Amino acid sequence: SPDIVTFGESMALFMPPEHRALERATELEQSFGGAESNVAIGVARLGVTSGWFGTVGDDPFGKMILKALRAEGVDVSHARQSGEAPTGLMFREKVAGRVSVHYYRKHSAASRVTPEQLDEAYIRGAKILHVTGITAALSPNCLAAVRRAIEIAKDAGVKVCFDPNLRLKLWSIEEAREALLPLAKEADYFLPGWDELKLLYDTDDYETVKEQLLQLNAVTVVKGYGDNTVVLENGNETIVPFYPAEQVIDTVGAGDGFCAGFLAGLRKGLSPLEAVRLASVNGSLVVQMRGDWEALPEWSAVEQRLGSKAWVER
Ligand code: KDG
Repeated sequence: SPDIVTFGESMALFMPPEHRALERATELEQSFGGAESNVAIGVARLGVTSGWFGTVGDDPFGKMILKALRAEGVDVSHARQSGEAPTGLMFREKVAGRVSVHYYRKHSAASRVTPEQLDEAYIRGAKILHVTGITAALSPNCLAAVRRAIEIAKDAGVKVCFDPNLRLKLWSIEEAREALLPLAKEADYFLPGWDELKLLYDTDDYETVKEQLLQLNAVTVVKGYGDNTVVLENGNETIVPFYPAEQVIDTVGAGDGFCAGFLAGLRKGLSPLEAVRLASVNGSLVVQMRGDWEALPEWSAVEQRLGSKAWVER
């Protein structure tokens, strides 16, 4: 198995030209997205092996996604193509500076994944299993698959990384809390954003949230607490400033880029704190280009920045 394995839904993504609303667009650019496959691509670009599995439809979009992932060096040998349901679709527009997403993914091929379809040996053979709250939100059977994958991983001593990736277009905050908080308890690495934590724990008070987080067994990496990342590890709190982005074009995918950097860093033998620095550089490069994963950097570009002065100049 690859070092990092992950699964979820990847969808075809359509975007009008910059500054055009979908309602008035006459042409759309076609790409694809999906938090978990974004992470898998990011990890592979940094030179660490990754695998993504999930189901796509037996249609042109499913083919496009698998082909692109293969081209990026992501192992898709355990991904499935099924004629039972179509590949999910997602449309995204940026109007007056605000990004909005329109999903067409209900009953998609990916939402039909079941725990029985998991290949246990593939998960057992990995070093880290990465799962997200998006997969958990897709359907009751997908949530069961996430739980089962975690169980298989833990049983085999495979580390579990969990990004809550709260998407309130997919479920209510109450449903999300009920499903996601128990998953966080199972994780070895928990990567929430501060905005997500406020919603999940229903408070704006950092100390209250921190108290909850310190009860988890995970190394917790809180993204976006101001311009910082807060790392909670064995009761210690460390603040790591974000690596400054030169320009911000599109923040979608920044969290996935951060996660990819963190996971690849761990596999490169970095401590969680050092991996967070790498993650921050990785995330800062993603926001400088349109698209979810297109701007994910290769190792050489990150390595150069890790040694740069930008850290100390802030
Ligand atoms: O993290 C970026 C994702 O939001 C995007 O690629 C699409 O997975 C996606 C989702 O469900 O929103």
